[in-house]
Amino acid sequence: MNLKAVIFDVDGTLANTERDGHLPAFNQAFQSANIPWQWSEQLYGELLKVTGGKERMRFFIEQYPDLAGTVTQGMNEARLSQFLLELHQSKTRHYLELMAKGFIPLRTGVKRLINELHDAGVRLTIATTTTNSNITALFKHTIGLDVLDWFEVVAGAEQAPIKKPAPDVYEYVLKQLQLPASACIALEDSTNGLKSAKNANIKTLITTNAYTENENFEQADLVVNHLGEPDKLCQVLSNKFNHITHIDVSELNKLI
Ligand code: XBP
Ligand code: MG
Repeated sequence: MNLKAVIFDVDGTLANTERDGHLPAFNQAFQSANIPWQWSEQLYGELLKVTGGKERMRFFIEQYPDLAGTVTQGMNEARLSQFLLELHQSKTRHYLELMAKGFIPLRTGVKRLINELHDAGVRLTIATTTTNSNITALFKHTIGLDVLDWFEVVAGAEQAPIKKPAPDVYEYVLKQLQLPASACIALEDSTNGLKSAKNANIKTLITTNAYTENENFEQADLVVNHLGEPDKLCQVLSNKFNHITHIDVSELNKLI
């Protein structure tokens, strides 16, 4: 079976949006709402165990009561859900403003690989847990919106409300593509993403980043520190395929 489609995760895989985008956007939203929460880079690393912005804030309230304080005390479930929804909408507005500044570049090799896959006729798709407007903003302010048009399926929180590590978003993409899992490769950066892809039986390549480099990627088909470029070699972190210098279409085909 030849490689027919590549399914890209967004946050942490295409760009380091967690540390440089989502985290400051959460903190700005808290500030705008006069909520005395301030997440550090280290705390955010712990909160990343949970995917989805609203789910992450709820996890913070439940698991870090000393830091969360009395802000949501006495709220019933309906009030808490509404509070999280509004705070998350504000966070998304701040995130979009940050992206518009264009400070967040794509990770090494991402632009090259997308171009190579497109030229080779491999179908391009996205499977993420983030909000759809965030995906558009990332493309608009990096590689361009015309490139997003090459992506046949763009699946985010709106298409798959049950988030990674559940397989829903990957299963949605496979269904839209009408392809078997065995014809596709997922590109991910985290164990939650890996579990999601593997729960949908999809071979998975991991590019680690500072937040995920110590996670367990035993289930992955290949782990590298980034996609690499012909003149900027990637490091293979799993014990197979040690010869690889950068990830291109032929290396992806070997994983299938
Ligand atoms: C991404 C996420 C998202 C973003 C925030 O995970 O966990 O929650 O941090 O996005 P993955 P929203 O890369 O595995 O898809 O605030 O829009 O939910
Ligand atoms: Mg990710």
